[in-house]
Amino acid sequence: MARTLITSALPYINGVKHLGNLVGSQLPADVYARFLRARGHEVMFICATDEHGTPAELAAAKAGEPVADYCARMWKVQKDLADGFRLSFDHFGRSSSERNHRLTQHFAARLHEAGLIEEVWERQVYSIADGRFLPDRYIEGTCPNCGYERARGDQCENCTKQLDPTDLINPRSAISGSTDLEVRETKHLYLRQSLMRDRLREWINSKTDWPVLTTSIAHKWLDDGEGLQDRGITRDLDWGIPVRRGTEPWPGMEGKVFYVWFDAPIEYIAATAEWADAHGLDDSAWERWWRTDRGAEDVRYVQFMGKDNVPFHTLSFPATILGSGEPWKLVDYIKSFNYLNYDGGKFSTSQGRGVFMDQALEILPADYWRWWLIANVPESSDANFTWESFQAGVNKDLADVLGNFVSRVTKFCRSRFGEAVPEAGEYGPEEAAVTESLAARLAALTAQLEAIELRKAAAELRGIWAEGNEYLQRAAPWAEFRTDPDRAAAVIRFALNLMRLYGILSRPFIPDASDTILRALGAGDTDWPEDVAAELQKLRPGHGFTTPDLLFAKLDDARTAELAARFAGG
Ligand code: B3M
Ligand code: ZN
Repeated sequence: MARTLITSALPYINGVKHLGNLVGSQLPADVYARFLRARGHEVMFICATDEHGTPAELAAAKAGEPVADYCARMWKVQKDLADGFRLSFDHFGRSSSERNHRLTQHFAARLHEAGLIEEVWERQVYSIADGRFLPDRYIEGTCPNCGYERARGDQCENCTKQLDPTDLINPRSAISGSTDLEVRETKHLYLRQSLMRDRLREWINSKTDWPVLTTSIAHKWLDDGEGLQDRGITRDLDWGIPVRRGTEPWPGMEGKVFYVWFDAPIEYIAATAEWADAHGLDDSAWERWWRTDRGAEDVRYVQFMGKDNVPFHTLSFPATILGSGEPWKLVDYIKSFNYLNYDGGKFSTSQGRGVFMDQALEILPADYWRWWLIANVPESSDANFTWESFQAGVNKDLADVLGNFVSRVTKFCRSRFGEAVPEAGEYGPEEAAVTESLAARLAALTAQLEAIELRKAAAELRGIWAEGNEYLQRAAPWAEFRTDPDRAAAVIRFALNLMRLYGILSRPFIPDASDTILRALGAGDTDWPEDVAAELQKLRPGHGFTTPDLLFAKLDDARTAELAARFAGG
């Protein structure tokens, strides 16, 4: 059995995420995980909250909560929303877990033993007003590379360049806004990434199947030499994983913690260990996913993330893994995404601009959002959410095509033949032609999903739904019934089997509607189909079903305009 390990970039603990965050890694990863499970893969699908660094501490301070309490509370908020969107993680962990503490400290010890850690006195920005150092996102200023005025101390989200706080122009404290800053000396541990350049280049060059977006960013930072400077992996912060060398103290590093980006990717592994712990399993249960000397040699590891996370996943995290000298699994494929814009601009919590995950589920069930987001996923370029586009996706694809098909077939059958698959009549040339066409479409859908080309996969699925509607329109069983009821019976039997096929193929995208369809049909197995002709015979004459309620309600213009106004922001 093929085994696939899937991780989605860990959402920062602070705040409820918006639709752009959702479609930028977790949702596409879920579609892929569901597809592979239906194909019979053994899948381990991992995500977690990213709980250290600036986002956690600044948000907790703003909430007036101790940071540990804030993280515990927000983990539950994010977990509940993941459940609401049917994100089928095998485990949704926490980077503040004991497992991640131990593993991060273990990797640090291994890197030290390999001579890849250097203790460096550095000049850090200290805020007199805040009485603390200002690493990473504790400081903001103008990016020296592109002039973006809200660049953060560790990375500029505008040009994705990795920065050091002292690089910023016109710096100011992100905590208090104070510009009463001075540079002070402080000692930190540096990961000597520069010593790994050749090994990393060799590894990245071996990835000939990676998407262009991923390799172009990796090479930019690798060849540019920028991404592989020796970089600090510790910080003068209270909240985080204490700097220890394995289980031993690290002399001179008392009171310091590991940099969030050092420990966060390690949480991919630690969350798998948390999964084993939660299921009362021993270490072999998670090591068989991550240690190539303990059963992971045949695992395919696929990562999902936004493009701004690619540098850390192609350089610093692999440097940690390779530098440890231990046989940990390296990623096999990185699927990275561009950005989803909201009505031509950015989502903004502070300006109330754009739809956030909690608000989305208050407005409509998960499937409505899942469908539009995947059908418009920002793969090769940025995508743009507009209410008009969303309304069209809901009303046309979901309501008029899929929903209408299910409703017409089941209601007509109930009215003429009862709620059981009709027995009379035989499939004819019409059904053979549709079967042949769907076989080609299924092959295309399967190929697009295997290639993780999700926008194309959604288009193929939409075409498969539409083919059923066009068939029904041509065969017109409601008219046929008057002159040739047996023919009408055969058409409905074929259409009910089409409905079952739609339930199975739609599951990775719109799992709730899929469940409703398959439950109504009493269809048990939902393995990904191979042979369409065989599938379209699975519901045998006499097989009972129930007529499902309306699958998807349409969005009318008034409601759409109201929602557009509500989320316009500003
Ligand atoms: N939390 C960045 C982000 O949320 C970071 C990802 C970590 S993945 C190990 O965009
Ligand atoms: Zn910049």
